[in-house]
Amino acid sequence: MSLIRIQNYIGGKLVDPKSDVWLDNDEPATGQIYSQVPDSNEQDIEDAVAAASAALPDWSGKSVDERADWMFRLADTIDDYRDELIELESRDNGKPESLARMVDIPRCAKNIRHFASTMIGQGSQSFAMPDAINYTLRQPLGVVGVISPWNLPLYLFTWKFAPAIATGNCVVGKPSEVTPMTAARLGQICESIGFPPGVLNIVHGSGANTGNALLQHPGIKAISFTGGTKTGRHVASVVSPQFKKLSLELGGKNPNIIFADCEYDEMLRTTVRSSFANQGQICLCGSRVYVQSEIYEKFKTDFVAKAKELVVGDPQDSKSNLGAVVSKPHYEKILSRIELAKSEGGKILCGGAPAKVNGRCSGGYFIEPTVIEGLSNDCQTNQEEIFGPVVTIQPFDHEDEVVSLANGTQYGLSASVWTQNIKRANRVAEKIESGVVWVNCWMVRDLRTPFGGVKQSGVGREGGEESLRFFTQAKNVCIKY
Ligand code: TXE
Repeated sequence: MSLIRIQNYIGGKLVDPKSDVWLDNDEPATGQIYSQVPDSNEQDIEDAVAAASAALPDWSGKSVDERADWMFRLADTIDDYRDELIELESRDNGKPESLARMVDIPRCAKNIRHFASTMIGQGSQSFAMPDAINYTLRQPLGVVGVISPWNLPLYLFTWKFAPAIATGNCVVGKPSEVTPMTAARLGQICESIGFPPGVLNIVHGSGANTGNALLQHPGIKAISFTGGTKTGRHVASVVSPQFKKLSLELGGKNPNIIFADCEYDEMLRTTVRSSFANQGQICLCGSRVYVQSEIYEKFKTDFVAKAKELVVGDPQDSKSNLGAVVSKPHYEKILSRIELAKSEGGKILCGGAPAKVNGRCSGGYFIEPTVIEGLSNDCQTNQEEIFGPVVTIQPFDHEDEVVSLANGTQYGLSASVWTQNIKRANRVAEKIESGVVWVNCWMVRDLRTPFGGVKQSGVGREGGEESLRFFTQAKNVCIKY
C-alpha cells in the first residue's frame, strides 16, 4: 500500500518540502507505518516566513471584524469536516475516536471562535492627565512561530495560532512530527476556502531540524511553545538571547488531593478520568493522588476496581475507554517508568504491563491503567512526569502535610482539591504552587481564564486576553493639550 505523503501549507499552497526528506509516521494502534511527513529544513522555514511577511501588511491592516469573519469561516469549515478530522486524530494519536469526538475536534473550532470573538470585544485603555491624554495601542508583533505537541494535536495547534492571527499577526506553525495528520488536513482546508495566503503557514518536521530553524529565524518575533520541560529549556536557551517574546507550556506532575469530607462518588468518577483520560497523556492529568487516611483503604479498593473496569482497546471501538499511547518510544518509556517504580518499592495494585489487544491492533502500543502505592514523595516516580496511564496513591493525615507533599516537586501546572469545606478549599487553593486549581472538579475549562504553569511547568499564560496580550506589543501614546 503506498504511503500517504502529507505536504506543507505555505503561502496558501500545499507544497513538498524543499528538504525532500521524509519521516515515517506510524499508527499507534497497529504499529504500522501509514504516512510520511516532511522533515522540513531552514529553506522551508525561510519560504514560510517570507510568505507570512508578505501577507502581514494586508492582514494586520484588516479590521478586527474582517479578520474575525475569516476565522469564523475557518471554524465553520472545520466543523463541516468534523467526522474526518475525528478519524484522522484518533488514527494518528491512538486516542479513542470517542475522545476525539467529545473533546479534541469540537475544541478546535471553539478555540478559533473564542479568540475571534474576544478580539472583537477588545477595547484599549486611556489615562487622562490635567494637560495630557495617554492611550494604549496594542499592536501585532509581526510574524510569529507556534510549536505544538502530540497529545492534543489539532486542539493545541488551533489554541496557539488563533489568538496570533486574531490580533493581526501572521503565523509559521510547526505541529509535532509524531501527530501531523490533522494539521496537514487543516492546511488543505485553508487552501480549499482560499484563506488569505501567508496568514497561516504550516511547516512539518522534526524538532531538531524544522523546530530549530523556526526558533533561529530572525524574522520570527515570538515563539509560543507547548511540550516537554526538557525541550522547553532548550527553546528558551535559543529564543531568549534573541530577545523574542516566549510562552512556554510545559510538563506537569499534578497532585489530586482528596479529603475525607469530599463528595465521594463524584470524586471517584472524576479521579478515574483525571488519572487515565487520553491514556494519561494530558499535561493536566492528576498523576499523584493524595487521599486522607480516614478514607484511604475504601478509596484504594474502589479506585482500583474502577481502573480494572476500564476497557483498553481499538480506538475505533466505541467501547474503548483507553486507546494506544502515542508512539513506540513513549510506550517503552512508560513501561520503563513502571519498572523503576517497582525498584523504588512501589506496589502495583493494578495494571503495570502492556495491555493485550487482539485483531488489527495486536501490534499496537497499549498499556493497562496502572495504580501504584507505597512510594515516598521524593522518589523519581513521584518527581518526574511519566505522561502515561500511571498514577501513584498515598495517604495523608493533615492539610498542611498534604500541601507540602503536593508542592514537593519541580512542577506546578494544575491541582485538584476535593473537599466540601469551603474555607479549607480556599486555603489549600491559595497555598498550592500551580497555575490552575480545580476544586471538586477537573478539566472544567473557561477559555477566558488564564492558563499556564509555574516552576518547571512553564512561563506565561494562555487563554482569553492573556493570549491576545502575548501576541501584541503595548505602546503608550501621550498627547499634551
Ligand atoms: O515533547 P517535545 P514530546 C511532555 C511529556 C512527554 C515529553 C516529551 O512528558 O513525554 O514532554 O514529549 C518540538 N526545537 N509533554 O517529545 O519534544 C517537537 O517537534 C524546536 C507535555 O512530544 O517537547 C514538537 O512539535 N522545537 C506537553 C514539540 O516541540 C522542538 C505535551 C513538543 O515536542 C525541538 C507533550 C527543538 N529542539 C509532551 N525539539 C504538555 N505540556 O502538554 C522538539 N521540538
